[in-house]
This record gives sequence, C-alpha cells and structure tokens, in this order.
Amino acid sequence: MIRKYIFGSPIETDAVVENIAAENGAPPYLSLDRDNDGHQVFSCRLADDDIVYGLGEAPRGINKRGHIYESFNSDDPYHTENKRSLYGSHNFIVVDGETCFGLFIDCGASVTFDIGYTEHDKMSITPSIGDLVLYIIEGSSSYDIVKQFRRIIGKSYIAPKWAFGFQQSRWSYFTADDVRRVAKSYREAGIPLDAVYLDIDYMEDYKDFTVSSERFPDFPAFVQEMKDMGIHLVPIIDAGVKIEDGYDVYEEGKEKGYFCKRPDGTDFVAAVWPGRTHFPDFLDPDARKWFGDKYKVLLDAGIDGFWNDMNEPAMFFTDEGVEEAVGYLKNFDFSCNDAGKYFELSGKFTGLANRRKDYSNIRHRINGEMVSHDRVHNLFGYMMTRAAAEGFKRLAPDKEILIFSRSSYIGMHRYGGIWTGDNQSWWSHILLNIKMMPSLNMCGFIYTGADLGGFGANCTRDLLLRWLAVGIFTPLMRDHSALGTRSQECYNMGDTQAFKGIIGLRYRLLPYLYRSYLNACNNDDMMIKPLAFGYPDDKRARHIEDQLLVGDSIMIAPVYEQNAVGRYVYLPEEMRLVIFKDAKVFRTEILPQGVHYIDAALDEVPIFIRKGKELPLCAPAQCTAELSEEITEIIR
Ligand code: MIG
Repeated sequence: MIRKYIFGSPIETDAVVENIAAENGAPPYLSLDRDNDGHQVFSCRLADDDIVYGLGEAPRGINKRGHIYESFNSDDPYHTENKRSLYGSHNFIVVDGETCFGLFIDCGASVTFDIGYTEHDKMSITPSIGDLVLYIIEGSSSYDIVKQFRRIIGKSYIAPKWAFGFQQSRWSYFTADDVRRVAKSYREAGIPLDAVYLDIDYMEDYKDFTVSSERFPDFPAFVQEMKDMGIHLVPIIDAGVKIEDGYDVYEEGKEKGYFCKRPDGTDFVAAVWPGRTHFPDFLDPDARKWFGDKYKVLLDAGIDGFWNDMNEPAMFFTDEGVEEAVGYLKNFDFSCNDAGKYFELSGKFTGLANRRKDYSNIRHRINGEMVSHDRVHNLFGYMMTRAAAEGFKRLAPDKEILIFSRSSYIGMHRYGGIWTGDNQSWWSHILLNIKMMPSLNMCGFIYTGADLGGFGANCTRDLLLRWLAVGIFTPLMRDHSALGTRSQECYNMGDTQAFKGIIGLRYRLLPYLYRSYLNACNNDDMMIKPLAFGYPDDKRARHIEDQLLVGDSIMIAPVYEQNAVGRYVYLPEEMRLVIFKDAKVFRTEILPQGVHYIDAALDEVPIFIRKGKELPLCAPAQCTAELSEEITEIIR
C-alpha cells in the first residue's frame, strides 16, 4: 500500500515511474511541524528496539539510528563516521519495529535526516525546501516495503556480464604501454581480469571525449588489441567541459546555450581538472541529448564501458570564491592575537572547493524557466548518467554497455550503477563497504561496489586480500587507487597465489552471482540483504551488520580486521560452511545454529550455504569471454 502526498510545487525528479494518485489528508505515522527557520519537519517516535533502514549511500551502519545525515551530494574523500553526506542522495527509509512503514522524500534539494541524534527516541526529517513529494509505504515487513518501493521506482539497470569480471583501475595508467603492462602482468600471473580503466590522463588536457594521440596512438586499434586479450577498456568522463576555443564540445555547448548559467545569464565557470570549465545543464533535456550523443566517438572506437565522475558537481574553486578569500587575506591583521582568526584565514582557502555559496549561483533551465541549483542539486549526477544511458540507447541500441556514476539520486538506478567513491586503504572501510551494500540494494542500486584495496592512502597485501574476499560478492569488483599511493595491482602485492585463488573463485561463482543479480534486477528485489531480511523472526540476526545474505543460497561473514586469523559468526540456522582456497573447496562441514569461531587464513574464503540451498560452481577462466556456463560442481 503506497500513499502519495504533494507539498508545494515540486520539480519532477522522475524517480517514481508508477502513476499514483496524490492524497489530501495528513500522512500517517508522521507529525508535521515547522522548525525555527520555517522549514517543514516530519517526525516520529522511535521505540528502543526499532531499526531504521535505508539512505543507500551514507556513512555508518545498516541501521541508521544514532546519527544525523544530510542528503546533499558531496565530493568528500574522507568517509569518516562524523560525516553526514557522501556522493549520492537516497531519501528512502524504513522504520522497522512496533510500527513498520517506509517513506521516500522525493526532492532534489538537501534533506536532513536526524535519526535519533538530537533525541535518541525521535526521528526528524527536514527538507531544505517546501516543495516535495512524500510517499508512505505500508507492508507486511521491511523486506516487503522495500520490494514495493522498488516496484514504483522502476527496474534497475542491468550491467553486461563481463562487468562482473575482475577489473583493475588506477589514477592513472598514463599510456597504452602502461595498460599493456597491466594486462600482460595479470595474464602472466594467471590472475583473471576483464577490464582495465582509463582515468583522466587518457584525455588530451582533460577534455571529455578526446583521447591523447601521443599517449594512446591509434586508439581504436589499441581497444581491439585489448579486446583480443579479453580485456575491456573503461574510460572516465568528467562533468566539467574545458573552456577552450576550437574544442567542439565547448564551442557547441556555448553556442546552443547548453551550459549551466549564473544568475546574470552568463555561463557558470568553475575550475576543475581541465582548468576553467562549464557544466552542461543536465537538467535540460536538450542538453542531455546533446551530451549523450558525445559518447559516440568513444563507442565508435570500440569502447563499451564508462564511468562518470565529478558529477556532484565537484568544483575546486570559482572566481568569486578566490576573490573573497584574497580580499579576506588582504585585510587580514597579522598582528592580531586572536588564534581563532588564524584558522578562519586558512579556512578561507581550504574551503574553496565545493562551496555552498557557489552552488547557489548555478542556474538550470527547466521547462523554460531558470531554476536555482539549490532546488535540484542532488539530481545533477543522475541526469548526467541518464544523458549517457539515453545516448547509448540511441547510438547503440543492441549493445550492452557498462555505465556507472559517482553521484546519484534514486531514479538513476534505472540508467546505471554507482561506485562508492574515494574511500581509503583503511580496515574500517572494508566494514563500511559491507554495511553499505544492502542499503544501496534497497534503493535500487544493484550494480555497485567500492574501490577494493582503498582509493586514498597506501594499501598492504593483507588489506587487499581481505577486501577482495568481500569484493568477490559485489557486482562491481574493481581494484582502484589514487595518484601518489602505492601500487595495488594484485601482481604488485607479493606472492600471487592467494590473489589467483580469491579472484579465481569469483569466476567460479559467476553463474550463481550473475543469476542472483538478474533476479534482483528483474524482480525489484535485493541481491545483497541484511540477515534480518532472511530471518525476520530471529532477534539476534536482526541486529547483525557484518554478515550478509548474497542471493538466495549463501551467507557471507568476511574478516575485516588486520591480523585476525578468523572471526565469530552467528548462524541463524544450520548451515554448511565451505572454506575455499585456490578457488577450490578446501574444507567443509555442517555447523549447527549458534555462534562459531571460523578460522580463515588470508588466502581462504569462507561461505555459508543456507539449509536446503545449493551453490553451483563453474570451471575457472581468465576472463568472462572464456567462461563456460557449464556447472561443474554443486555444493549443498
Ligand atoms: O579529484 O579522476 O572518485 O575515482 O580516480 C579526483 C581522478 C578525481 C575522483 C574519483 C576517482 C578518480 C579521480 N577523481
């Protein structure tokens, strides 16, 4: 049962695809008040044992209680516990307890979710504007509510099967020879690989839809050469378009009026990787179509996978920001004794990136009217990826193309996947990855995954092995790392046998994983679920956040602590433990319901097969193109 309530005059987000008639009365479950600033506040009481699920890509746990979150798409590479926002805004939550209901706040502007933060037994939701659509969803359980919600937002994007192979990325592999070396090293080590990523340095001066002819001579031939090795190249596309005379994307966008504007009607300018850039106005369907068609030059070169980056949109600085900071500096009294002022001074400069004030200066054209960015901020990356996906449909209707984005909003799940952005080579970020997966699934983002090994900071062998042992269960399985960090390709991390075994197991699991993935996409279901969704009557399972159900047959309980030789695992029912090593069954036993300590060395992957279920395996392969669908082994 889904009820819809309209407040003010909301801007269409296209998040919901089902036609639902709006109701007039007051929404159930929630109290409506105004805060001191006049903002509408929706609130409800939380009982002690209530769980609050949802929010997709957000910090902290599966249960969102005990923190305050803000849906405001942010380019922030420090995903620490104190943060309120990440790259996506997924305003869907479920309150699970004495009363059980779901809600979705459909609004492109910032929304704050205080979930037992100010008062431990109260949840308050405060949208920053009064124009929004509220959906209330009732069902027999949280899982049922999630499935109903998924039905109204439409089917999730389906990634091609090769995108379930192992993928290697780095900022950056600078030349074709660098990429060749990666491909060759994987093949020589016998570690399976399906894709190598091209980060911003493949372009000419960071210009979208260009390829440096110096570093990648005869690009189409190179794409083919890699394809012949079973390897797909996946180039990045950034949101900002370089301002440069003679650059066709810039010239056309300017002439046709496809760039975002300032309040005075001139094109908005921000500095990003290419230097001074304009942002295409992805909220405008004409601009969207134009930008989507630009992918053609890379499709024509044989490319069949892309990642859209910097689309919050991320900005390093604007002229206004710099002027303000420099003005402050000029007037600064360096003889003052006020230490607070020193920090204020440095803050003026460290705060230049992604300033709210700059966002407020952006204008979009929506239905012929100029609309402030503040009202639609969270839709920008969504509409960029929609532009790409709709472009692919026109340009290559029969081709399956991989596309995923950094920034997102619910609705974008129909057009592409997401990766979870700039994490760090920290053990705590393995756990964050584990906890975020089910929340993302609830919101329709099924093709998703984290930068395995961690993006920022230096990775170690043990961290990468443990993280890969989680990554084999996430649809996007990609090792990615930042410029300046230690190399973290699997063949650069000491003896390769363990890597070969773990990634080899991913390929053996592919028939099961891809089928589970398709089931989730086609049936508005989740591929990766919290234990509570599989064992709703088990009080203990209800609060477990570091074990997950993957598909219908298995439970995973990854090791995510350094130097741990195993971990405690709770089994809600009798299960078969299988320890895989070298991509083969190494040890197996039936364990009764209850708590067990499971030993798992760095090269071992434990999987728990649920009672009465089975896990099919195929033969290993070096890439998905060589993978046989034939099941060679079934474990029960
Ligand atoms: O400002 O393209 O999240 O994956 O490697 C950094 C360089 C820009 C951020 C992405 C990351 C990518 C990096 N980008």
